[in-house]
Amino acid sequence: MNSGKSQSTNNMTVLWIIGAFLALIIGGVIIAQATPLLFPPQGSAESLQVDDLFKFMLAIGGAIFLLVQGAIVYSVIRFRAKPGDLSDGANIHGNATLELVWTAIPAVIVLVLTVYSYQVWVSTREIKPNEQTVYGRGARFVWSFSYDVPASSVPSDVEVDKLPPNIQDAITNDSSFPITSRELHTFVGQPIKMVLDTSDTLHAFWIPAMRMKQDLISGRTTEIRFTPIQAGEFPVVCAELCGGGHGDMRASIIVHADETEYLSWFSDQVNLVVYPPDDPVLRGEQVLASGQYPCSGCHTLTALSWAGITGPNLNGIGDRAATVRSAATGETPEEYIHRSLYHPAEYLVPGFGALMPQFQPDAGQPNFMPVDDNKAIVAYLCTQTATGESACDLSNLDAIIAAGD
Ligand code: HEC
Ligand SMILES: [Cu+2]
Repeated sequence: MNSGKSQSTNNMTVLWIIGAFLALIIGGVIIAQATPLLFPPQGSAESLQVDDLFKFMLAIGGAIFLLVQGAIVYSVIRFRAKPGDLSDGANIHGNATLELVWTAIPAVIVLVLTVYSYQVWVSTREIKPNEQTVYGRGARFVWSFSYDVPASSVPSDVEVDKLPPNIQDAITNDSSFPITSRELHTFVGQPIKMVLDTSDTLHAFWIPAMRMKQDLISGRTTEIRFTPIQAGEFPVVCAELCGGGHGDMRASIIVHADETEYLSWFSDQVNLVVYPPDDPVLRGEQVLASGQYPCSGCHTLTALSWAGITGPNLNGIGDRAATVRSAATGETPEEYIHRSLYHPAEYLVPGFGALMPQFQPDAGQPNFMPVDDNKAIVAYLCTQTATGESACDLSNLDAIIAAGD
């Protein structure tokens, strides 16, 4: 007599469970579809794979979120104590079926995720044919990128004996030499292999639009690969707290629309290097602007759009070198700036610590800066004066360099 009624109650319960289950799945899918609207653009082939994996995890996470929150809300309403009911609830413990189910389901989910993530990881690290190697270097608090230039791409009318020694060597041996830029340039469809290193502490190279992030570790190189699929300019960010200027440690990746556009940028850069200006001031400006040295991460210099704040502001450094710094050190302005690069800790600008890297004149030493670059940088910084006239007598510089260490 009673069985008809309990049969229909059972049916209702089953319907409820199926309904709730469907609602959870639909809710999870909606969360997985809606959240990526907040993501950065999908700039690389890998970003599609990474996002698919992420959406899959979001769908599972979303369904679990709704299940847990739904159960809480349901219980708060359904099992609310009646007014005046001060009795304890039923003492429930041990339900082998339930425990099996809630262990087995997550185990399966985690296993599926492991296999799926591993596949994505392996596939995004796959070596591509015709990939281009770009070297990325992190230094407090700036990124720089260098590219190998085959000696064969140097125009034949270049005056080889005027070039820096490493380029002359490359031409003699038909090998390659590097050029450097402050932005990472590439083009749509070109697979890139980035080889990353740091000149000081830990940094992390992160291009959100490419869904790529990799730590930079002192004393070794690390690698990532990606293939841009969308032209445009996207941010490059340091994602590892590396010191006071960490928040400013940003750059851009510029993805040119095609190879022709990229090569026109590239040959402009090669020309800047293989036709160096005779004027040391211009050469100094070019060396500093190329991002070959990490100065912009620590110094402000409006003429080159540097905005670092770890070291003294270099606007007007020519005037200061000739006045207060000369008075404090007894050096001529050209000698002071020259020694600021090779012996930064010898005289510390008041209010600043010994944070500047010591640049060194010999190849193979850390922070290598050839003497020619040092001279060009000194020539340029000496012109950072109120009038724009050089504050220095550069004809002394060779004697200073010969006499000093
Ligand atoms: C990691 C941060 C850092 C980097 C990178 C760095 N500097 Fe410095 N620099 C400093 C600090 C800090 C000082 C002040 C302490 C001192 O005098 O050594 C300084 C001082 C100087 C001074 C003296 C300024 C004055 O007012 O007298 C000059 C010139 C200078 N740096 C030029 C450069 C150039 C050029 C580069 C790149 C080739 C560079 N620095 C790279 C941090 C840095
Ligand atoms: Cu950093």
